[in-house]
Amino acid sequence: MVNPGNSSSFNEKEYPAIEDGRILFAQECTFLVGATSIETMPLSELNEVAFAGRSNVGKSSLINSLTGRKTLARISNTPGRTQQINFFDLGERLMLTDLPGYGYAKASKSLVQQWNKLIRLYLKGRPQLRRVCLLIDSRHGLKETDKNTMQLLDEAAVSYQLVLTKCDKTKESLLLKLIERTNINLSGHVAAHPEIMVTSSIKRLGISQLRAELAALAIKSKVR
Ligand SMILES: Nc1nc2c(ncn2[C@@H]2O[C@H](COP(=O)(O)OP(=O)(O)O)[C@@H](O)[C@H]2O)c(=O)[nH]1
Ligand SMILES: [Mg+2]
Repeated sequence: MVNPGNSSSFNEKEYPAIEDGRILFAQECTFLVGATSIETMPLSELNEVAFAGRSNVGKSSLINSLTGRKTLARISNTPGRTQQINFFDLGERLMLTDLPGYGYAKASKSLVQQWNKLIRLYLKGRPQLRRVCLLIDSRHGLKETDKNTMQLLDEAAVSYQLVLTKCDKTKESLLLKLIERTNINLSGHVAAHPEIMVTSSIKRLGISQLRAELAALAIKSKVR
């Protein structure tokens, strides 16, 4: 079950989906805009994949690992500041969005409300949104705030997939237990993708698998 897919353990060229993912994420990835309202979100024909999770879950690190850039997603790393959704164009084939982190201890009620409002607007206003990757720290598992986000995604009927992060920090036996527990939680969620991804940005585990998953959602060639 735990198949972090250490990329060195197989020949990537033999797996077309893995190769598709590699090629897609080797394309240029360009920061477009940080949107704070529906009006400032870019008009686009591209399919879209969003990354969400608690603050500090490893979201910036994962986006940087996927795209092979060290500093691409750093722009979004301002907990407590103005909440914005950052849009990145990946090779004119897929839009990636970095949602503001949630769940940090000192968040005020108004900040939580602001998060909910922006995310609801986004979920409602982006018919091209194909998937939300919901990142969960493998050391902590699902928290109450994650469950709230899952409910929000269920209500919006947006397909989402759980991605466990920092799996280099969690023993395999604990990881298996976490996956088992999380699967039980997932069963009640209509919009959840059944497969839980196992990743580590630091050890680069599961990165090529996640790239392959997301490449299946991209358009096959550039828009222009
Ligand atoms: N051990 C380990 N630490 C990680 C990993 N990914 C991120 N981190 C650490 O977790 C902290 C938060 O990461 P960051 O990507 O900024 O999280 P964000 O707030 O969700 O964007 C940083 O100290 C990272 O170095 C990982 O795969 N393994
Ligand atoms: Mg960040």
